[in-house]
Amino acid sequence: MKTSSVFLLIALGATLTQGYLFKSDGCPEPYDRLDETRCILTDPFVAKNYTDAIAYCKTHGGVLLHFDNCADQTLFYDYIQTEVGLASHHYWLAATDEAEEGVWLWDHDKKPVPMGSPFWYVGEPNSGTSYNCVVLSYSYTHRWVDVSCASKYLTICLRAV
Ligand SMILES: [Ca+2]
Repeated sequence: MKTSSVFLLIALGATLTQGYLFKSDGCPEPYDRLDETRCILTDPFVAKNYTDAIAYCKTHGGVLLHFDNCADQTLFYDYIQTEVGLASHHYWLAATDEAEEGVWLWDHDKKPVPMGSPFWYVGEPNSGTSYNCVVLSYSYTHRWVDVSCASKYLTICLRAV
């Protein structure tokens, strides 16, 4: 980046920190502010398999979508419904039962994933060893369903402010 470009960006209210360009909302490009503690990045154009979705978020200094409380289930449902062009898609969660069938763990900290309502759709997960990844499924009001990790869906990344 040319020096003149840096000055221009600072003038626009952005700052460079550790290689990331932080905007005035406290989130680095290309993230947007989600709430008090988190920034959010959605790629609404390129569907990726699970491995590539994990890598995409890591590349951008974040973690693939993950949450474990009802407030966040509502928050992300509302986000997907209200942001232009997002409602009719499935979104990866950073969870898998690849290591041990039926034991769902978050990818980033290996802690247990919440099971049952209101997270998972009724009867999910239900596909055994053939499906070891999870999406927020638009077919089921963005409740969670197990899917093949090789399928391609959209990616939401989170990053702490
Ligand atoms: Ca499974």
